[in-house]
Amino acid sequence: MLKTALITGATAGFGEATALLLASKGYRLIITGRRKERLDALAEKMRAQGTEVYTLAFDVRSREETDAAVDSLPEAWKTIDVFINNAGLAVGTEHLHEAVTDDWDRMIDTNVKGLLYVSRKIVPLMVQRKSGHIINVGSIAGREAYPGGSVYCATKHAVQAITNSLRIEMLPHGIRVGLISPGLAETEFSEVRFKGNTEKANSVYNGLIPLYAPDIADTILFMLSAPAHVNIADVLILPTIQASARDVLRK
Ligand code: NDP
Ligand code: 8X3
Repeated sequence: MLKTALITGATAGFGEATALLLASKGYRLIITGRRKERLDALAEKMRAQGTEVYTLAFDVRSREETDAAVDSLPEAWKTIDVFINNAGLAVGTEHLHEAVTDDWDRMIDTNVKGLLYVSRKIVPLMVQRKSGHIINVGSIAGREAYPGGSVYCATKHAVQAITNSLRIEMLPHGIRVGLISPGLAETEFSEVRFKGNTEKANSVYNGLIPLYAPDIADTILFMLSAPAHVNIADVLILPTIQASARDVLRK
């Protein structure tokens, strides 16, 4: 039987690249995100290559929307083998004393509460079957703090803590839990962080070679491809020009 993977935040960046890669490896996919037209376009592309796809358009910040979306899955799609908890964002780079407090709500509600809401619905399905592999997407910001990132860093530190607790909780159920923590990667991330200011977003990647979404997809596939007795629990992945959250070699 084909393996089923559910990926949150599949309308762009890491999630989209991972969906395409897993589809090419024979998975069937449940892809999620808020932008329905993007989900439909991605689904059409994958279906054209013979992949079975189910789309769920919902906002992870809403517990009601999340519950309803997962509940709406036909029984045949509830046998989820792989769960990639990827949806997330950074908003703003202001220092705490000058920050927009709505930005904090967006980050905490998406990266922490949203990740938890989706997990609360998907993990029981895996526990029931005593089978599954969960990969949470953290960040180097979950290991280090940097100025202008207090709340984003806090949310990604939370993702790391949630992942570590979940790994212990899933031990008796035979479910693998891993964390991937990327550094600087060129996706729509900076466009979102700078609220559509493309010039500022592009400047993040000027004069350097960042990670790209397929690099993260390849690494997630590597984690998923480990033999059943191996859990690749914690991966920090950086572009070669980056040594820490703040040490970046720029031309
Ligand atoms: P993108 O902006 O390219 O993609 C983010 C994805 O998250 C989109 O599919 C978006 O879908 C989804 N998303 C955001 N908010 C919500 C929401 N409220 N409900 C449902 N889906 C949502 O960024 P990346 O691919 O770079 O980011 C993916 C993850 O990787 C995030 O958790 C990010 O924090 C993390 N990360 C990114 C790094 C980078 O430098 N790019 C480095 C380290 C970690 P939609 O808008 O359609 O809802
Ligand atoms: C995204 C990478 O360095 O902007 O998580 O925090 S960084």
